[in-house]
Amino acid sequence: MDAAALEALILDLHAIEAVKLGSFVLKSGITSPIYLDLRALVSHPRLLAAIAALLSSLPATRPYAILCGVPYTALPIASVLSVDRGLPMLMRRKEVKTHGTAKAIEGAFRAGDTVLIIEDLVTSGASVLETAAPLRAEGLVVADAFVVVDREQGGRENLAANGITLHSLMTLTEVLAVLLKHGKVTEEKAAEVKQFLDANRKVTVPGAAKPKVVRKGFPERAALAKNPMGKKLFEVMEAKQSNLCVSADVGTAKELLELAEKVGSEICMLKTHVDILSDFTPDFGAKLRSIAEKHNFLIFEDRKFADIGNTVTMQYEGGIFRILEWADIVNAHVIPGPGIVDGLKLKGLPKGRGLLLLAEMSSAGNLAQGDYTAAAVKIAEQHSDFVIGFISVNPASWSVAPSSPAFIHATPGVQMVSGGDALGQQYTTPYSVINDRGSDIIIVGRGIIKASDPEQTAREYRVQGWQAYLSSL
Ligand code: 5BU
Repeated sequence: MDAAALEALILDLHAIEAVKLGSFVLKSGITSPIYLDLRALVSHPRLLAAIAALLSSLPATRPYAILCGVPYTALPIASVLSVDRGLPMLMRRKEVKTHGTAKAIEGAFRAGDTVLIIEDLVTSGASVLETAAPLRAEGLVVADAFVVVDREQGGRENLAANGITLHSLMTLTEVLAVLLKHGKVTEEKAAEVKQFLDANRKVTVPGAAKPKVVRKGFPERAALAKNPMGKKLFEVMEAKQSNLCVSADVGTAKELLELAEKVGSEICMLKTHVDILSDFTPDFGAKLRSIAEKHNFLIFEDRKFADIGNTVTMQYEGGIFRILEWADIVNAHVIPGPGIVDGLKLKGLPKGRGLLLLAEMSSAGNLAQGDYTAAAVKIAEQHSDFVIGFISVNPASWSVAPSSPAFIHATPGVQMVSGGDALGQQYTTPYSVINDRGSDIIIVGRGIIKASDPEQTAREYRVQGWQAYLSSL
């Protein structure tokens, strides 16, 4: 970094009043004696050009093909950089339209492309994460963020925890040092800002600060499990150090089996939707089972049974798919009442299978909450020989917790950063799912399938999930 150019830039920013001293409430809620407002840059093309040139010289951890500015202040900065470097941009909509194309991301891209995020200022890192989420949901890779000023208040760490390396042109400390050197700020004010910085080294991402859930380890819970499949699941998790379940939401059996081979060593469970496979043949189950045995993972058919007991026995055992033959675990809604569990148990228990009950769902506006969730817990307790646990979203928040730690919680809607898709899916990070929400298994689909290297991506999720589990003990 060219120190003279940086010093000149800081003085220029001060001259256009982009650096203000006083008392300001930040987005994170804290009151700060210093405020940087880089919105004024739009009126200063020479400064914009200087910033873009300096940003251009920052190193990234991996090559990037596309830029995306965090709306709105960083958009002109990203635009200038885009034109200078001849790199295309994407734009994230702050408000996703409910009519028309309803796209969260505007611009051309392919899943697997690497996007560099451009931001004017980072405090907690929340704004960068808000932009990374819809990009990642589209299968884009986000590994780095370039920022003009790092306020040094935890943003770097929060972003690192979400797989993003922060590169800054300057820190607030450096801004202050230059202003002091040139007599633009008094010694007293500089001391006040420094004191403020020292007292606020860690600003958490809003909404992420929840009480930690303390739990028993998986081996202990395996010993408490009444159902053999529940016990086996805990054992597989411990043996493979994996609490990762991959959702194999692909359109053909061929792709599913290939994916199972690729991610098999990283997962404790593979989740299927057999009714979306266009080339299903009766030998599908046997083929998948042999891959599962080779890599030691369980097969979870996400069938979401929802009928009366008698009907589900037939749906479980019969039809084209013969789910009972090959799925170790299935799941069911509790909307029909306990009879659905009786029906599935009739077929599943003699074969040593297990059942997850849908206590919550990950989609926006779903009705599985409150009393409904509590009813699912009650039914599970009455059938603890067959029910191994729940599809859960935030078990730490349940008013009625299951009495036995043998019940496992598996959570869908997981990606490296929180966010959502255009159809109501809501994503939470692995760390938050395990630590803040008290779940046990992260279920990851598009995050892995759309990645250019599913095997490596699955490994990254496995490591994140397992570290989150270890830190929750
Ligand atoms: P995604 O790619 O992580 O968005 O896929 C989510 C998968 O989990 C998909 O197969 C859903 O059917 C499944 N899912 C879910 O998203 N939310 C739920 O509450 C339940 C299942 Br139950």
